[in-house]
Amino acid sequence: MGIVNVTPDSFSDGGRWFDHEAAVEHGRELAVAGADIVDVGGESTRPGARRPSEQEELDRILPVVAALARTRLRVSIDTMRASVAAAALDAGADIVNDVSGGLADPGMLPLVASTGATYVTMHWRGHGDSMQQRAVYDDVVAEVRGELLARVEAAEAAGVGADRIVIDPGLGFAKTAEHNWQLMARMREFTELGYRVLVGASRKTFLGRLGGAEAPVPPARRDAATAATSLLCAQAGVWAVRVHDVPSTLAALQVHEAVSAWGEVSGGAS
Ligand code: PMM
Repeated sequence: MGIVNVTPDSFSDGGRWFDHEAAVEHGRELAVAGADIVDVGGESTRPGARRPSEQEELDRILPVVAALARTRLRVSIDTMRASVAAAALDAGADIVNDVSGGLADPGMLPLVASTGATYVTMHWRGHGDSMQQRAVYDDVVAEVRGELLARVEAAEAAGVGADRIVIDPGLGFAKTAEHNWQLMARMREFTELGYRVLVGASRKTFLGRLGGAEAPVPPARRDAATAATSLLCAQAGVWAVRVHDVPSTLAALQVHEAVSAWGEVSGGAS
């Protein structure tokens, strides 16, 4: 899944694709590079980011979704608002990527249930302004799993079929770097739940501080680390990874595919 952020302030590529034509062109490039899905978003979820109004969000994403869907690309809409999801689905999107798992807008689950859309429900504890104060866990994997399963139950109760649900542990959302690494290490505990799993590690801050780096490496130089997480995700049975740079992740996934043809990768010393 390639990322098209149509926002002036997203943390890693903020402003670059804010212009509609540039965003559409970028989406096409991601697809040519090998993305199966392009994820279009008009709201930055960066801690402390100002939320756009509903109209602002619609103005940002609709022309981009419509233009990309017209070229027969599989388009996902990254939004917490039911009204934005509905408009994007009408314009040709067929996946709703809701980072709040239905918690931000009570209209979201009924809306998704009334359509045939695939629904990504991500682990989320609150909007950007309060997110990092909520990064408190005894066992991050068990708690994220439990809270995600509660959102899955809510989606199913609203009428969204299990086969349409994708779960996402929400790396970086109310999580410290240590929490993100624990979730990566125990990703199988999510894939074994039986739902498709999506992971968004791309260019996040925890990848900028590898090797004890004092100053974080800038986001655009985190693609090799991102590709390494993509490989780990593939090994854990993850369905899709949401990334900014498609070629590096594609290469990592091709390594996984080539090795997998010869059996499961074995751990430990030989
Ligand atoms: N991360 C961001 C935005 N949307 N959606 C899903 N499903 N999972 C994520 O981890 C996720 C997301 C924030 O990253 P960005 O600002 O680079 O888009």
